[in-house]
Amino acid sequence: MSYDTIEVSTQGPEGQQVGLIRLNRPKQLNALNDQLMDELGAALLAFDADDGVGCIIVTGSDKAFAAGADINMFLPFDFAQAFGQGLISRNWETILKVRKPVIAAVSGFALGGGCELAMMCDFIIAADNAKFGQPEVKLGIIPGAGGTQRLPRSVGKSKAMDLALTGRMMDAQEAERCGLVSRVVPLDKLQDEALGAALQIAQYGRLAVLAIKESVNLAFEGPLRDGLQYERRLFHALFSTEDKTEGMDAFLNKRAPAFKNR
Ligand code: DAK
Repeated sequence: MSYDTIEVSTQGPEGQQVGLIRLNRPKQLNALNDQLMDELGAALLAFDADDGVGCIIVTGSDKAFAAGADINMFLPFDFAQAFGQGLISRNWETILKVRKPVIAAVSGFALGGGCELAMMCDFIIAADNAKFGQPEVKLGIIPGAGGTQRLPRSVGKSKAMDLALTGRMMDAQEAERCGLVSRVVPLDKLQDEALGAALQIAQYGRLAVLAIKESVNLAFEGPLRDGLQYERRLFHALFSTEDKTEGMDAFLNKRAPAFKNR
């Protein structure tokens, strides 16, 4: 399939590949419009369905991961149209259906919907020039793709209120201090760092990787008691897999494991 607003490629050894998706509307700083969200969703679902791919990276350009939803798209809508038509709800959250890990490799601006898209990924690796923010208040609106919910869960209430109410940008170091991003690296090392992490994940047994993602997401989205119970069930369930026996036997016999994803 060919795309106009994203670039798609794969890297790594057969069977343990990484799917790479680069947002590509450079003139608009990768502002997210309907076409881009459709193409991103299609590429994500294709990688998720590809048995040879074990992890996915979403990235942008040096200057912008994404400077938000394309503001031109919002201009014609009034409340009745936005609510009645479910303004861009259709294609915005496809990423949440993806079962394989998705890493956001962020350089430059990650603002508004761009910051929300990065937060919908499983973790964020940032370049030292990254800038995060929810500037919607400056447009007379609020974060509408999960920002008021995911940001406080990620960085705490005080920081989330500060960012969403002032609309200011937060640099990569501040984002790392408050837990929004997992690592900060120099800009010229970002792609290698993200690819290294993704290749590492892609080499592990697929079942354990999917189970970890599902279980951590429950910690993030549901009550603690349900999350703990779910984790225990998945933990026990993985003892019925060949990968568990292989992984443990390989460790005890000081050899590399050969996972079969079953
Ligand atoms: N939309 C459209 N065009 C944008 C854009 C955006 N978000 N951001 C930048 N551009 C365009 C600029 O208009 C400019 O176009 P030309 O004038 O060259 O034609 C070009 O990109 C370069 O931008 P600048 O000249 O402004 O570049 P600077 O380096 O001076 O400034 C900036 C960069 C990122 C600080 C600035 O462009 C900026 O403040 N941009 C707007 C950021 C913003 O407000 N983002 C939030 C948008 S609202 C939802 C899903 C999503 C959302 C809501 C609901 N649902 C599922 C319901 C999301 C909402 C948003 O993201």
